[in-house]
Amino acid sequence: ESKKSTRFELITLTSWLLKQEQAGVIDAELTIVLSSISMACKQIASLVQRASISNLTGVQGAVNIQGEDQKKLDVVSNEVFSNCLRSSGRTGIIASEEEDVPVAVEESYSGNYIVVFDPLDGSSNIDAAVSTGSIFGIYSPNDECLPDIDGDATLDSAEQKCVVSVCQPGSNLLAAGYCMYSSSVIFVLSIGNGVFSFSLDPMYGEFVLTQENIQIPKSGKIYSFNEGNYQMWDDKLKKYIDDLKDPGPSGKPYSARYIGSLVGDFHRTLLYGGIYGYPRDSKSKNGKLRLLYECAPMSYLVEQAGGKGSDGHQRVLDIVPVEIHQRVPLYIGSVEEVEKLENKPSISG
Ligand code: AHM
Ligand code: MG
Repeated sequence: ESKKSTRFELITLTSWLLKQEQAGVIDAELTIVLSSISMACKQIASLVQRASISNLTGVQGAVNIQGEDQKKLDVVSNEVFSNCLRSSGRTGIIASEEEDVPVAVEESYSGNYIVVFDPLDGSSNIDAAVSTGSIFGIYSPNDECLPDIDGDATLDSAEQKCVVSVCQPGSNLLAAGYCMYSSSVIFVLSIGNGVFSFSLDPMYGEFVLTQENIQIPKSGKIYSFNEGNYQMWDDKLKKYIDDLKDPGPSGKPYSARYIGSLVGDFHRTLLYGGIYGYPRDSKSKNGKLRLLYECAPMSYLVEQAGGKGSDGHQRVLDIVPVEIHQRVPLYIGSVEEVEKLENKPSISG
């Protein structure tokens, strides 16, 4: 009997957030920002699911600031995310991977929080209906001027002010999370007291709490790197990867898993353990992933789960961005696996 009744005790994301607010973990404003993000994610989930039906596959025709082709869904998802945040009335500045510069929300609607996001990450997977995700991080306003940024003559003063506010190290994050659009839609969130996971219940259209206080395994024999880039890596990194494939006395080499969607690859790493890496290589000296929208939020989450996020030398959360679309190498996952990589002498990241 008692078992049966607990099956119907659903904790939705909304009620969970209200509980956190009552307990004083977050304030009412942040609760509203987080609910508006979850609303954006529900909309994007439905767009992703119906992409091939509603003719939303393929490229838009534009190229973003980073020289990448924008997919139709990249553009639509960016609008959905921005609009949800604007209408929350609690966001002051929004910075998106898909926009050239961060923008201040019109004053009559604005609040204080700064939200950085990648509205649809891993979008090369969309047309094949493979996992994608949205990633976000939330900061408080910050007026300390960074000299390097202050000197950017191409920006007007309002834009400069936004860039300065946004360029904060991940250690300042108040909250971060992602939503994965996969065989189910999973919303993973930390507000600084552990990592919680919610699944979108298609019956109710609500995110429902499914995992509390997720802890990443201390080690794990899965590696997740785009090994197609192997020839462009430095020798130390090649050696590290070669060693993972060497079965040794245990007789079992590491397994390779790579989706090419950070959210999906990270989510698996969080649950099963192991290491995800996007190294620098001879063509991309800082790797591919963006510090603000990808590396910092994921590093915040992994640390909240007892894992580690590193650029090969230092903690990702300690890196102070000097530009908005800055890239950094990323090694993230189980503590023991990331440390093993860091301890390889003179791996250059
Ligand atoms: P995107 O923001 O253009 O979608 O690129 C980010 C994605 C990550 O999700 C993923 O980890 C990485 O790019 C994969 O890159 P690659 O195709 O070089 O392996
Ligand atoms: Mg992206």
